[in-house]
Amino acid sequence: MSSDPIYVTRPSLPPLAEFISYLERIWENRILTNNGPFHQKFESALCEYLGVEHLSLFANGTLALVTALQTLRITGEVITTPYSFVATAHSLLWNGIKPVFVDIDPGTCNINPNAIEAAITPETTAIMPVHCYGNPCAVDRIQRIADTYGLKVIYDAAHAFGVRDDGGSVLRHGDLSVISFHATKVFNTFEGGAIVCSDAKTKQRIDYLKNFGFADEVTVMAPGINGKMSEVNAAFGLLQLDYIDMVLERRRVVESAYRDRLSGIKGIRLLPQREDVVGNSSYFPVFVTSDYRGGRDALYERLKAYGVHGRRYFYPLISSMPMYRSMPSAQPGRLPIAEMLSAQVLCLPIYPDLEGARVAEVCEIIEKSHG
Ligand code: T4K
Repeated sequence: MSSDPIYVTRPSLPPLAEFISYLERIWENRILTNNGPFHQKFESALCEYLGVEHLSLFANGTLALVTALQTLRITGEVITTPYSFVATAHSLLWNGIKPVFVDIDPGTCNINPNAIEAAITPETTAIMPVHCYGNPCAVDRIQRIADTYGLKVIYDAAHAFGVRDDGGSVLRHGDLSVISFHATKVFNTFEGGAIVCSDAKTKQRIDYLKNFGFADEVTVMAPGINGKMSEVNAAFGLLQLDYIDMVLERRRVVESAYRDRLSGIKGIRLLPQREDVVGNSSYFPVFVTSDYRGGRDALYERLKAYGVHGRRYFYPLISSMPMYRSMPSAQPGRLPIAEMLSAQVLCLPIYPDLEGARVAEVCEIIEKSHG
């Protein structure tokens, strides 16, 4: 077995030499930020690639989430999932909004639409679901509930770059969708993110809000923030787009190698794949049940001893963190599926250049640890 460590992910990078000419152009024109030429080009190239109408780039996904809530003037309570990266709920607290956690569906790890209605109060203004691991939420049911109760829907689509259902990009659903281009994501710009929306007026408001609220040199429309993506990140993103199809294809190969080898192991549950969805293989979660000797944490430690650094995304649950745990919706026992999955989950290494031999090593450790 190789002694090189294997991390849960490794960022995809284009050949360095190809990036130099992009940098030279920035050095020539000395436009470093504030909606420069690379920024504009990258926004249109992304819209085209993703098949969406409008998109506003951000410095990272978290600022995009915070701004998405400001865009729609969301207040009061927002129904969301406890099974996510902490930025989902933090974006609510940054806006003075109360998160209301509801349980998830064990087949997808996404918010359970059956649990949403019971959590609606007169203070509820929106739903913030997460397409966890890039698996699409029950978008039609969520939209029906939102329409019935007059709620907005903002998708945290941080994991869902390139994911399509039978109608096109999953990013078209809801009022707004937020993606992340962090180093650990399927598509990265070092740091970065975006809000996807469906009309030009909303994009205009987002663009004001991410630039301090400036509409022109002397007019400030709103207490905006500095959420802008720089020219270096935008230029890098533009180059990354040339490689994304290859990246996605290689990720699929890794995912299918894991599925072939791990699907029969007692005590290891995999998430089902939907036939009507083109996924992005962004994560490879396995759920270690009580049938597996020692359980999840023993396997996590054993893999680590072999230099395989899986991650327990998403453990602990957001609802158990100090700033959330006293909330009524966060009380232990109220989110039984999320609690169970959070105690079972282990995300195995997945990235485009992870060789088949290394995948086989990871699988072998999992097989051996069981017996
Ligand atoms: N919503 C959701 C659902 C999200 O998952 C996230 C981010 C957000 C919102 C917020 O979007 P951003 O504001 O981040 O754009 C990571 C990421 O920092 C975070 O972006 C991501 N979710 C979350 C799921 O994972 P950590 O603390 O696990 O990252 P870290 O630094 O431990 O990296 C994991 C492994 O990746 C390392 O062991 C090695 C490798 N790695 C990482 C980095 C940063 C590299 O090889 N190179 C690198 O540059 O949070």
